[in-house]
Amino acid sequence: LEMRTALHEAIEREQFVLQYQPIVELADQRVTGVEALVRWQHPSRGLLSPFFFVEAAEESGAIVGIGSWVIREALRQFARWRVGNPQTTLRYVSVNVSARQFRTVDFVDQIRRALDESGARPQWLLLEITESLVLRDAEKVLADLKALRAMGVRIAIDDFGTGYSSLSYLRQMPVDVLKLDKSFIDDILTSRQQHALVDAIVTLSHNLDLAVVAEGIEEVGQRAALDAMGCRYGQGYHFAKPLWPADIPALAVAPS
Ligand code: G
Ligand code: G
Ligand code: MN
Ligand code: NA
Repeated sequence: LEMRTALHEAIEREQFVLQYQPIVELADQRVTGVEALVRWQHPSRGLLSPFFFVEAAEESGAIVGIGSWVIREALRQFARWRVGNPQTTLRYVSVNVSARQFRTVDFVDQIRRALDESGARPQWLLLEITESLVLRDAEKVLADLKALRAMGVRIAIDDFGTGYSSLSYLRQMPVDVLKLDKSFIDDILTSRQQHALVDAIVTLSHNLDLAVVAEGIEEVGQRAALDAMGCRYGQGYHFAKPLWPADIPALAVAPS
């Protein structure tokens, strides 16, 4: 209960901030997108990772308010990076949406309003949802995903591979991007089987018209192996950690 009060106070006092982690083209390391990652600038405990509060926020419902702020702030920021800046390589901002937030009755309207207020184009927004959301409560979720996509917003499955959905099932869903979980990437250089598995997922995804982002790339060898498999996009400490907004524009320029 204390945590719940603290989270609501944190919203009112505007203590949440966003960092952004670059998503790159593996072939030339051009920054093509950014993932918004929320942090709590706690008055006494310092900068807190979502690991410390997202679960409590889900349980208390505070995630709805926090998530709504995250979407509005990410779009506001992204529009500033894009508008009047034709040379930027940034094409989209990716935003994590929790299951509880996605299930709020007016979620699609919330997105529509946030787009209107920010002046951001729907194509600039990629929403990251989890496999479990897609598997449960399928009808309402399916209708909302279709409505969002009809607006031009794209949908990604985050942490793909950690849940129970199959690619053939996902293909029936209105989804554009798979974010392949770090646990799949970790062993591609040391395990022939793991390498083969990721290679097969990438090929099958492309045949199903799904783009793939490999998450958690930490080594140059992993980047090279994924690039050789035909995986087009990656994210991870090898390229960049989550960064403050001021550091993004200078990174998002075409390599000369
Ligand atoms: O930010 P970090 O890199 O520490 O992320 C930790 C976890 O918190 C990840 O699982 C990430 O998806 C989640 N997360 C980060 N930002 C948000 C957010 O704005 N909303 C939700 N629901 N989860 C987030
Ligand atoms: O669940 P999601 O994929 O949204 O989680 C993003 C989280 O992964 C953030 O906490 C981010 O800081 C973390 N992350 C991003 N790249 C790497 C990486 O290369 N290694 C590790 N260990 N974590 C990473
Ligand atoms: Mn994510
Ligand atoms: Na992930």
